[in-house]
Amino acid sequence: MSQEELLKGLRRTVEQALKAPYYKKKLAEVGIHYPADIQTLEDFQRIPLTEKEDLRQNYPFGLFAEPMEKIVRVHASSGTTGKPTVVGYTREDLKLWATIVANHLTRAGVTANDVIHIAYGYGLFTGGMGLHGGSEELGALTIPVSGGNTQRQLMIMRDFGSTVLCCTPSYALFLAESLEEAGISKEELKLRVGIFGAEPWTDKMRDEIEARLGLRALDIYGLSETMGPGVSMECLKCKGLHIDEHFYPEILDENGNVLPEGQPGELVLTSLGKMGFPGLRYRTKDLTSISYGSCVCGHTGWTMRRISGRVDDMLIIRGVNVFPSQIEEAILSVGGIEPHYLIIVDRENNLDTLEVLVEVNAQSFTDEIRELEQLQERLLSKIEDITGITVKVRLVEPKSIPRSEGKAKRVDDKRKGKIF
Ligand code: DLL
Repeated sequence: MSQEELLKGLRRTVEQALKAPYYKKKLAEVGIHYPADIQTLEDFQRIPLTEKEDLRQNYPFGLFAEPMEKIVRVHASSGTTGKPTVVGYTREDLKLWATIVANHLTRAGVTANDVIHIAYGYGLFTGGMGLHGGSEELGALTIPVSGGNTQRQLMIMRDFGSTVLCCTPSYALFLAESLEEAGISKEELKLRVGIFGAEPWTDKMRDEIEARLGLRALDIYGLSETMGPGVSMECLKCKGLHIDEHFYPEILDENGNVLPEGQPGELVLTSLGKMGFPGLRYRTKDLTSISYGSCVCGHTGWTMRRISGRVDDMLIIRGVNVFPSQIEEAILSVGGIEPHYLIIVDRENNLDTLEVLVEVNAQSFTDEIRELEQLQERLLSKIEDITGITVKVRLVEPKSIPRSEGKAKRVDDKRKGKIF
């Protein structure tokens, strides 16, 4: 997209946003009254960032930019506190969303001949309906199983011949485990591609899922505030998630300065072409970096790296920044354990403590105590090497950490609410 086309798209989004009184006021404060006030990218960067808090203040429909009779669907995402944030779509927005997801699926080698098993939750969460729209747009056979009822999922996958599995990576692992327990081999299934996202995961986790389910596991990213799944997705040809051209990405440092290509920071997104709920410089709180270029799959534009964590996911342990993804990487690099873990953060005598509960696999579980101790030692030093902090590691029995059907809960921060 040329610079002129981009500016035209940004002006169009500003024009749309100006229809919502809240945005109108915020934009007026920085001297932007008309779309034509955006003549350069520097003008655009004067626009104040939008945050989840802005959505909360306008709960439920205050930021919608089209009259309610034009809004045909809402989705919502639950925050850690209080009311959900609500987003609205016009009929054209839904069509655009479906096309964007269908294009990603095509770049992942998925065709109308595929059988797409959608085990993301249906409902206010955008996962189920988002993939559903794209799958139907593509003309594939769409199975709207939604999350949960794992035994039924296995039966459907085998009997209906599902070829593409869409769910969170943690649920994909749970499905793999359940298949093994049910004595169904991956060769009995026809799965060939997995479209996994909605939560952070690592390349090590990808290897594990690919080996156990016998498919190519691809990462899909998105958030309800900017549309839902499909902001970006990996193709079959390269690493990195291609950002659809209907989103303009910026990467910001902690002071809100726009960073150059390749530098890691917080992803800020502006939607181009979405009408009901235009996203204007929305702070995702997700950490990544972006680069511009073309890929052999046919995509030209921005590509982002896998999300490494969230600004607010970052744990500060005795002053050191620690991301759950670093701990996952350490866990998955040591053999004899399952990729199921829980990080417990607490404070004792004014000192932060971090304990990692990790499941041993059934085979290691029967080992001698001494071997288990050695395993624990290996794990401990790996985590300490990667994070640079002292931690505790507790090995727990197979299957004792709760499994999730949606987004996995990896961190239990017991310090919240504790003053000392
Ligand atoms: O999780 C949308 C989605 C559904 C994406 C299905 C992919 C697949 P929300 O519930 O609003 O929307 O949560 C958005 O989830 O800001 C990230 O922190 C996280 N997230 C989403 N995809 C990924 C991913 C959906 N691929 C929040 N990797 C985002 C890491 C992800 N984190």
